[in-house]
Amino acid sequence: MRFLHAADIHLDSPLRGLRARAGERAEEIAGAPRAAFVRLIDFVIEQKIELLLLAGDNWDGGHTDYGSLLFFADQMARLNREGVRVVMIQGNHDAENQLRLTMPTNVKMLSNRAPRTELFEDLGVAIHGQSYPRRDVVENLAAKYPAAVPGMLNIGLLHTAVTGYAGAHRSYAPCTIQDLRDKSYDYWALGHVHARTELNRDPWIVYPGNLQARFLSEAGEKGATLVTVRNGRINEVEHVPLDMVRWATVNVDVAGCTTQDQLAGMLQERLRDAMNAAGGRTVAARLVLSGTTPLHFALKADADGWLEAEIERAGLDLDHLWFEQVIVATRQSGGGRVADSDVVSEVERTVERIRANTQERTLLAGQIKEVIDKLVPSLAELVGQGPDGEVLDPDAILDATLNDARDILLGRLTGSS
Ligand SMILES: [Mn+2]
Repeated sequence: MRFLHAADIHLDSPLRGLRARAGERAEEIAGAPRAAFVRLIDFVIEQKIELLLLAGDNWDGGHTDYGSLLFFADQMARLNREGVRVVMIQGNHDAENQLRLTMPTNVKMLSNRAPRTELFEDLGVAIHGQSYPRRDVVENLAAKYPAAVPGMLNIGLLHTAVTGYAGAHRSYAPCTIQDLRDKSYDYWALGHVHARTELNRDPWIVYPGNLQARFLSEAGEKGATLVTVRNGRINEVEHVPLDMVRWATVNVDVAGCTTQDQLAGMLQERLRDAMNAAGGRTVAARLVLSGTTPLHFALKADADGWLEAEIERAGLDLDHLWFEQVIVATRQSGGGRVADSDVVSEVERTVERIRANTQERTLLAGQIKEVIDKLVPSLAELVGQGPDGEVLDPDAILDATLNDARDILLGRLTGSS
């Protein structure tokens, strides 16, 4: 008997900031959670897997129409036709959503009022679980889960922030590893934390991670966890990649490059490596150029648009590549081509004066915020982070902006490129 454990599918995450930036790639990238879900259903059918467990946050909270739920129900119907059973719970996101839709008869959505047990005698499996009744569940749900059923393989289905593993995720339905061990189940199918994590092996306590990354903070391989049961015992637990778009930071250290041709060659090589690592998927890449190079000022200023064009060309050549952002974080090596050292030191002094002056900082921060507010609905979306993602430091943004302003100005002054 095999079951597939997935979580945090987040169907139809809004990704408004991304839609504005991704151009013709927007539909593909924003649609990736749906595409990955279809792939998951394909996998279950092809592999003849008996049981699918979904550990919450199946769709997002903000939907105002039934599109996502109809899509979901349609995929469940595909499984129903193949005789595949599904047990699922609601997490904080789907509990927040007020929309409800009748699912095909193969789908058991566990109650949000009390934990209950779903028995599959023919499979020898007992599944214990509870849905969230609302978004902000602060009590320990696991504490009230039923005792293990003797003679069955016992699985706990739970959307939770396990103490020490929640990271930036909100501390909903918190519990400890010991709370879970104390239930004497064989496997805990968790959801909520988006990074795949095996918390324990006897019994198994697993976050499969989200099915499809939506932001750079969810970089790397995403998928579900396939569990094989033999003679009523867990025999094998393996990660199955099922994502359609891979998010990645591509770091290119250009320290060895002294000419544009060398840099272009290195760029192409690193991007090709990143594409190969993604195994043919579309890659949403943040490209970071780093290292000390005599090309620094020229890269920063990019007065004639060479770097931008070279990056675009690399993207065309590789297909299936979208640049989420390009960050030039190089440093100027000694003997740069700046002719007038008086001008250089004047620029540097001015930047440092602004940096050290509280009044000037406040003024500049206000101007930056004004621009950002005009460009995107929220600052978080600008940098492609989710609501549970990293917190932005306004001081760090200001300092980075000052550094960029200084280097771009020096680049322009050198007249090189
Ligand atoms: Mn969640």
